[in-house]
Amino acid sequence: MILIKLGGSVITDKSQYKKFNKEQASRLCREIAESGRSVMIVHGAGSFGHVLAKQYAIQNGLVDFAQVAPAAMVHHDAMELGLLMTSELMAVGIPAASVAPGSCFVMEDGRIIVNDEEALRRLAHIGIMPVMFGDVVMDRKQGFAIVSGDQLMEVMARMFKPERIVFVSDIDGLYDSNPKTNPDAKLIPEVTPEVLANVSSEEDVADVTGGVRGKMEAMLRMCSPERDCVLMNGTVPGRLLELLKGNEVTCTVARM
Ligand code: IP8
Repeated sequence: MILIKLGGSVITDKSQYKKFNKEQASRLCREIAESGRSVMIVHGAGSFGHVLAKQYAIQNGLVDFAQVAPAAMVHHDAMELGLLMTSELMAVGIPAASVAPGSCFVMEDGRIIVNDEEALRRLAHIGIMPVMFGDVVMDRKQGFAIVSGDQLMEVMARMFKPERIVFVSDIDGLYDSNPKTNPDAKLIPEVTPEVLANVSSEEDVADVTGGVRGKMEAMLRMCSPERDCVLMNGTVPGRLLELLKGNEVTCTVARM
């Protein structure tokens, strides 16, 4: 099985509140179906999560009553994106169920506590892909917290032991500086903890969960000699399909 995170930057327009990129989401789902590979998907929240979360500092936990209604709204919006994504998957013949992370997990100081795996395992067992997404969940210490799709990837990887892990983003991989602002930025084909320590970090427009650096750190935690962990660009048509077919594509591979 290949575990894929479809980043919020590819399935939504991150600069516009709740703007679904239906065309791109649907093409990526078609590429996944066409590959014929066994796949499990986690997705980011993009502008369905980050815009309001940032505005009301939801990532800091509950510190002010004025955050309560926006926190509920972020969860509502993330669920809406979850349904849009499972509609796209079902349209290409992949039975899928959107599962809100807060229905199986709680958090403690921003760390996920997995207290119920059964529904996820049973869905996967009968051939319905459980699709988790970045969302607001309850936190034992902070009231609520944000769980990112990247953190959920680590949980799903531990639970389902994929042979390969793929992060689909809107950049070709990790660069030595921000390719959106620096035309001389160079792609790093292979990243190790030492390489990452020397990469400059400039965060994204509206990202409350750590951007590319956070993703790379998660990737380094998940890779092993037996398991590839890859960051690639899903905005290039056909690239995900090629990667899933086992062909070489432009990307960054994480290695310990
Ligand atoms: O898009 C963030 O998840 P991500 C979730 O995977 C929210 O970073 C609600 C902002």
